[in-house]
Amino acid sequence: MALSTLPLTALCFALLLCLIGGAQTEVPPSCLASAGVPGNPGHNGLPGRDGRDGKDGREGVSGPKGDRGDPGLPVPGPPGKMGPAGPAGPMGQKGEVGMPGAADALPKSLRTEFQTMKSRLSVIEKAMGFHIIRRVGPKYYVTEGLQDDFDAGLRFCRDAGGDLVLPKNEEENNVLVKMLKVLEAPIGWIRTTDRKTEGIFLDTDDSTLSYTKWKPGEPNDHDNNEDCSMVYTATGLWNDIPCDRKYHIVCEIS
Ligand SMILES: [Ca+2]
Ligand SMILES: [Ca+2]
Repeated sequence: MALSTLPLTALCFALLLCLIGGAQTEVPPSCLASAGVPGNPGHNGLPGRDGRDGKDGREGVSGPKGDRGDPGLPVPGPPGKMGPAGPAGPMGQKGEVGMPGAADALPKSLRTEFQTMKSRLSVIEKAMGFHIIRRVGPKYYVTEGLQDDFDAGLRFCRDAGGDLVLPKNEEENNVLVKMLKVLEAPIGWIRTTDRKTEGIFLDTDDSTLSYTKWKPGEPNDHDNNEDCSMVYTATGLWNDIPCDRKYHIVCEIS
């Protein structure tokens, strides 16, 4: 504050006190009765605080349309789902004839012999799986000395690659009887039944029998319960008998 303004300020302060005091009671005698010379204007005050934000203005007018952009680089998307199968294409040309196999390379006569030996070897290999083996003509009669019912005998022999024995001539019947003697078995099964037609004994493939050796008076279907067949070791004669009996099983492999 400049020193020149101090007296004037003090004067104004005294005048203000007189005015305040006069408003309450009366003007004290020390106050001046008349207004003095106006003082110099005061300095500007400090700037006030910022006011509140004004309301949003109205939306402006749209600008002009911009230029078209450059085309982007092509990026392949993920593969789509598999479509339905298309129609079958035309058949291709027939291929060339392949190289002949080992057997086909042989002359026809040797080829036939080769096949015969091959099938014989197969029969021998099956027969070799048994403990007791007898050759009869082109067949092998084989046994393990087991006893069971007729159907179990069928299954056992077929599982071994053969069939339950059924002699087709006197020689085969004799060989069967000799094998049963070795086993000390009084009776053995033979592969013929009349299950399909009572009284008519057939092979299990329903073919008719080319050889039979029935005991006189047999088959008799005793008690209406004899549909399977066996051979007596002592005589070599045949008899019909219930299928659930348990007799020795001899198989044939051919
Ligand atoms: Ca019968
Ligand atoms: Ca009988």
